[in-house]
Amino acid sequence: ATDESGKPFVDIIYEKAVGEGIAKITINRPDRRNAFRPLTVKELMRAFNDARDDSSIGVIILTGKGTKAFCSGGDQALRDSDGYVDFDSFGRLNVLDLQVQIRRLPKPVIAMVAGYAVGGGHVLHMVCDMTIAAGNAIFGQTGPKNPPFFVSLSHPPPLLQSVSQVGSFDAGYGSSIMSRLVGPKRAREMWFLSRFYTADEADKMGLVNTVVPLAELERETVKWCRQILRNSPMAIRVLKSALNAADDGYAGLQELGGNATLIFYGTEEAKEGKNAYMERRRPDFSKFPRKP
Ligand code: 2NE
Repeated sequence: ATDESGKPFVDIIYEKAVGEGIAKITINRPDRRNAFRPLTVKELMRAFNDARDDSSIGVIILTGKGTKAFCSGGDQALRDSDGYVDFDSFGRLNVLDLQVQIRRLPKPVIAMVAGYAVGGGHVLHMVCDMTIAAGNAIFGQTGPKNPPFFVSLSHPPPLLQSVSQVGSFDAGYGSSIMSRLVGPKRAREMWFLSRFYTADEADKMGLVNTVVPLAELERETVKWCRQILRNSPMAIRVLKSALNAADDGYAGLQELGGNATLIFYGTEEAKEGKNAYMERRRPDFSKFPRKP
């Protein structure tokens, strides 16, 4: 897969269903449970940017390669004192920019989750507009988790045994959006206890939109995408910005306000203003109604 300039992707797979209006972006590091490094995030941002600018695309699916993980967060092997480091001499937390990009992207982004969505990978699914989960999906934050608590149990649940103590947190969208999604008490539970939750538990908490058998995951996700694609693109664009506006503060209002300007530019009233300027005359707005 390549980006718009023909540069090949290394850490992701970027596909478009021609004629369907669907783009699919897959984190392709299955050996690391699709943990992201700075390069992964840079490539994700390039792909999302391309999908945003491609007017044939109406919905974007974000997923992880394989069935074991959607994404396990930042690659801990590359973590340094100032963020994650791969090919630069300094660390970065560029996944935070990716989260903002997904929130502001004026097209729905659907997380298609099989296996683990944990740590920064859990935050990634939360910032997507919707989440379709497979029955084997596991959700949770790992940052504050201390493994001895679990390994001291006489019969520790198998999926908790391998969790390492990473010493991290996401006090941005990872906290605020979570609180909005599952409520303040549950959000505290998710972070303070750092438990993992099954797909069905996540469904009950309002963390995902639906749970389907693993074998049905892609089919069901495409079904949801097609249903969205049948609907008005501008209505969906405005609604996405409206649904995010309060939580995203001034940036959210800017996105919503930008949509108002975009729509206004298409009106005769706005065109009269522009034409008058170009024709060096006073605009005549008298013919436009002041609606109640
Ligand atoms: C995801 C989980 C629960 C999977 O467990 P399991 O048993 O299915 O797989 P295993 O054996 O743990 O992992 C397979 C391989 O992937 C690597 C492992 O080290 C292992 O490597 P090998 O032994 O085969 O060489 N791997 C998995 N996740 C990785 C990661 N995040 N970084 C580097 N290597 C990883 C289990 O693997 C797990 O708990 N993973 C760690 C989850 C985690 O704590 N993520 C970081 C949270 S912090 C974060 O993402 C973040 C943030 O908080 C703020 C800003 C930005 C990022």
